[in-house]
Amino acid sequence: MDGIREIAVIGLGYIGLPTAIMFANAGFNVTGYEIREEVVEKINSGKAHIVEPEIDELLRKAVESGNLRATSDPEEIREKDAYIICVQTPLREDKTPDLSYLESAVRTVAKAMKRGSLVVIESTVPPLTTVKMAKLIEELTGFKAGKDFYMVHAPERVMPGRIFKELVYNSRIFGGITPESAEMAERLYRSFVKGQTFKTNSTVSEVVKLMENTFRDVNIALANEFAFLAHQYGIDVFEAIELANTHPRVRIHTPGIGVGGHCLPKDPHLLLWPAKEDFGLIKLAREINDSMPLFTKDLLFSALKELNVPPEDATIAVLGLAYKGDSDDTRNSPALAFIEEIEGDVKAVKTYDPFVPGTSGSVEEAVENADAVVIATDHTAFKSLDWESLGKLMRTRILIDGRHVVENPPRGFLFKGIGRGEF
Ligand code: SAJ
Repeated sequence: MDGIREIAVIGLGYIGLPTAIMFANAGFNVTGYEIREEVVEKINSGKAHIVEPEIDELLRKAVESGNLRATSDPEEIREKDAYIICVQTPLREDKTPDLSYLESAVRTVAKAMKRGSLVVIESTVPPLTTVKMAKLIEELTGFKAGKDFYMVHAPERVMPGRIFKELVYNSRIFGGITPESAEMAERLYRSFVKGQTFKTNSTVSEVVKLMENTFRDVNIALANEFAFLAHQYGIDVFEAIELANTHPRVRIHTPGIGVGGHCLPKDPHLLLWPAKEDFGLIKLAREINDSMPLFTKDLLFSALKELNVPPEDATIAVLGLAYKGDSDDTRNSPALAFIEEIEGDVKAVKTYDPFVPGTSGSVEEAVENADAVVIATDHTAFKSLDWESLGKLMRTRILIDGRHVVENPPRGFLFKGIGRGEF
């Protein structure tokens, strides 16, 4: 395809490793470049360093076929036909984008690439970044963008827990610095993408990606505000949402303890960053979603007060540390933000998460002698707990549901859930 045979994937994280695996199993010779040497070693032994359905067998297949090898040596990614950049673009404390990982990846590629190479940025970036990175490559190589090398922004759109299915069946957008660049990338990804593919320019594709996550974040904030109102009216917001979503044009999202992960808490800021003025809604939505861990603390403390348990004497068991169900990912997790909120005001915090190392050995161990259990992550395992037996281990039976995991509040507990009934 366009003479592309040799591909280097820069950054072997939640997006880079699955993408490298897909290209390798599609028959390309893939070199995964990763600065974390322990990750390189693990991958070359056919083992994944992240939890994701199907990843172990697909990785083993790619490594055993000889089509995938990981390295930390930049010499081993010299003169590749294509470079796929999948590095993180986190926020700094002041909510401005930290593009240092991206820039360092682009510098590594510029040193290694050859005339005719295709460079693809999959990372989520502020608008106008791909054009800036193309200029950086021109400065570093003397090559002309769109003539001596091709460049595209091809945002990843996959949901953790469904990555391999969505890599194949999701539609993909290729934003080229030139139309030819977009065509070349589209042909390359069609080696495994069965979903629809679209071509545009790099700034449009950058904004599209940020709009998608901002759309979700704003809708979650609206759902959280509905939850606040539900407490005021003493109704169950989830019953109301279910009924409202029967309307053909209504799709209300799910209120909860907060919005975590590497994308939704960050991308609205990336979208707003280069803009000359701030229009308010997007920022307010961020503030509402960031306030949910504190709201959950207030719900817990109102329950402790109702049962006359002074917070400073209370032991709290938090179930779930991951930012979402059945994942090991704790990046920007609202559960961690919640623990930070209560830590200084209660006697002790115990945690349990079946996917995250370093927590209690079991739910029973976590709730033993606790005064309250707070469900902070919607792991499937938490949907069928035996509250009667767990209640017998607790000092005080308070249950706070931050993720609408408990359909029917268990007898003998003081139960409070976000958006459910009186505050
Ligand atoms: N959440 C709610 N209520 C909801 C939906 C989610 O509180 O109704 C919370 C989740 O619990 C979690 C956070 O929001 O803490 C984000 O979870 P998520 O499932 O919405 O999304 P991510 O971060 O796992 O993946 C998103 C996806 N974007 C969209 O669906 C628009 C995915 O497709 C993107 O590829 C991914 O961000 C990314 O990498 O950008």
